[in-house]
Amino acid sequence: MLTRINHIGIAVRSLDETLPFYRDNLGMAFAGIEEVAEQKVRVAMLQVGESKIELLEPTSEDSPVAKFLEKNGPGIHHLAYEVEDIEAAIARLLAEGARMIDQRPRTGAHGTRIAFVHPKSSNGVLTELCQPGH
Ligand code: CMX
Repeated sequence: MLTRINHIGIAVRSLDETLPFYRDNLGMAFAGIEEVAEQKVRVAMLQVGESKIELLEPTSEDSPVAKFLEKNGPGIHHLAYEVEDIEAAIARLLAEGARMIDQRPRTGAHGTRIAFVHPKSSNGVLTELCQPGH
């Protein structure tokens, strides 16, 4: 069902302040910034081999990332696994009794289709399923 780790999401207060460390100090390939309105975040994408790091900056006070930052401060926010068929992956998790935040795919960055599993179902790790857009 899962084919690879697509990305790791890191919550940040400011992309401008955080990006230089990842892009310049760690030397990751910067692939641009995109606003994902549906998730109320601005996302900076950095490529590491076949996976990505996504820096997530909230665009409004009611963004899930704003709430996370308020409670925990900056840090790892979620882990995203790539799937070939997101509907099938959601159906399987629901059938297994997992608590899905999204029972239908939503739109993520780069035209991906995404769905989150609640961290209470995945031992404290907010888990994303991600089907690349073609
Ligand atoms: N990782 C691990 N645990 C988390 C978490 C995270 N990122 N966010 C919240 N939690 C935990 C909380 O600590 C809390 O645990 P306790 O009850 O033990 O204290 C529990 O989950 C419920 O948290 P909450 O604060 O009561 O609920 P929220 O209103 O913050 O909602 C969540 C949490 C995960 C349901 C919500 O953030 C959500 O729907 N997330 C999915 C969408 C999202 O995160 N989008 C941003 C990224 C978008 C992108 O990558 O494009």
